Amino acid sequence: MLENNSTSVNTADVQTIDAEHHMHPFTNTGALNKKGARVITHAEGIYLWDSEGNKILDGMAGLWCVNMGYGRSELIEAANSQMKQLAYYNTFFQTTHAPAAQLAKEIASVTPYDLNHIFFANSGSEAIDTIIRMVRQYWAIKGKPYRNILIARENAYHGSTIGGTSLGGMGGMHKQGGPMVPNIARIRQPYWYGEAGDMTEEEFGIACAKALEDKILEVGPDNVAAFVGEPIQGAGGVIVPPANYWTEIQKVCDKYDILLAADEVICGFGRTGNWFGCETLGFKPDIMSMAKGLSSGYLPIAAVAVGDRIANAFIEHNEDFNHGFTYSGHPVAAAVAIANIQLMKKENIVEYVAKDIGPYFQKKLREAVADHPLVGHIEGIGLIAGLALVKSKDPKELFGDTVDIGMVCRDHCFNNGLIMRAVGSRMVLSPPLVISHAEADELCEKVRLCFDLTLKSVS
Ligand code: PXG
Repeated sequence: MLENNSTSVNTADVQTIDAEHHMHPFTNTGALNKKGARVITHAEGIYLWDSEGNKILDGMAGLWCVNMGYGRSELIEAANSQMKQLAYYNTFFQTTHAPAAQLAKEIASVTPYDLNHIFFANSGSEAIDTIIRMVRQYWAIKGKPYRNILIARENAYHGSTIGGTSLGGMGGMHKQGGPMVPNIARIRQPYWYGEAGDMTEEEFGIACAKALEDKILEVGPDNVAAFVGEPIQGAGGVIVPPANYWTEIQKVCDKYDILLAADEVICGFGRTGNWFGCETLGFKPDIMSMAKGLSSGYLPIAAVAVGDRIANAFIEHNEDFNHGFTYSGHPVAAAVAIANIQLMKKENIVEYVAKDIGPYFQKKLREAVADHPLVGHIEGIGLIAGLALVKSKDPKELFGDTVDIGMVCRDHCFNNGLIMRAVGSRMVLSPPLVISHAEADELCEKVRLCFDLTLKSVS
């Protein structure tokens, strides 16, 4: 058996069995098998170590999730003691347990508005599938089953189950494993730097909301169940919408009585300086998904927070909602999530992001690379940021298909002890929320170094 908890792991051994038996997500398996995957062995705080002994600053908090950092004893202990007490029981068939009930209460203590009714799932994708089914069933309960179209956006990421894939706007995903779920419509994304032409941010915000209204009128207002969006698109490259965007979107939804769903899988749990992204971006969803930061990624758990309007319809309607998962509200995952939220409260981490490290990081990042020849635009808030890499800033010219600038940059990051994700020609950052000032300085210095190396590679 291989040891997997120390740097003594033999890289080649792990790579060999990995290539023989492990199919990776979002990966060209044949190519990876020839090259060999990077083997991560352990982690502490905001740092990872690989099997070659390299220390790596995790600028992505795993996959946008390890918000409270690695190695937190409070979370480890919560899992350990809950496993001893009750490792599993389900929440179907008129049954509950303390961790599920308490976590629902704990989540409701941090959700805004009336989003106080919690449905559990195990991944963001499952939470999104839950939203799709729940909003459609809501309208069925209301006697309007024909109101079943969901409207989402180009370049949105809502997971990779068939529901999440269909709702999301990722072309590369739609090409595979179809046909997609029907009755999903799509509108443009609010990507001002990339797609607004000569419009000001404000004009563009209005144009994007107009695109929603046009789509609603095209498919028929009485056929639309909900509009779904990430407050800030994450996997799409960290696209921060114009300041007026969500207010305008909300107005359109209200006008046609369309439910508004926030996908908070990345923005939730403090990343933008509030508990949820909808608070930072200024809108009031009827329902929202969360995952990742809910447990800081320590165990898989997700949830949908449901507002009174939808929840009361289900509560008053005397029929089962035929939906759920074996592990909905899993006691061990729930215990970890409770400990995580309590730790976040104890350490005032959301306030730290809002008033201290978030502004600090955004300022330092701009100081480090705003003047860099490769950087066309920086957007971000709190501890999430996206940087557009360009061939020329003014006039704006992108790198064409001849050079995959994001991959060149990502490889330099890998080789220089930094995890930074590339989304096409955009580089994105989403470090653990517990990152210190000194660590944020180090992160920004590394970003500068890697951008310099990237520029050298393509000059
Ligand atoms: N919604 C949003 C907004 C997400 O970011 C999901 C739903 C799906 O969550 P699960 O837990 O089913 O993966 C996500 C997930 C990337 C990347 O490369 C992003 C995600 C997942 C995997 C990779 O940026 N986000």
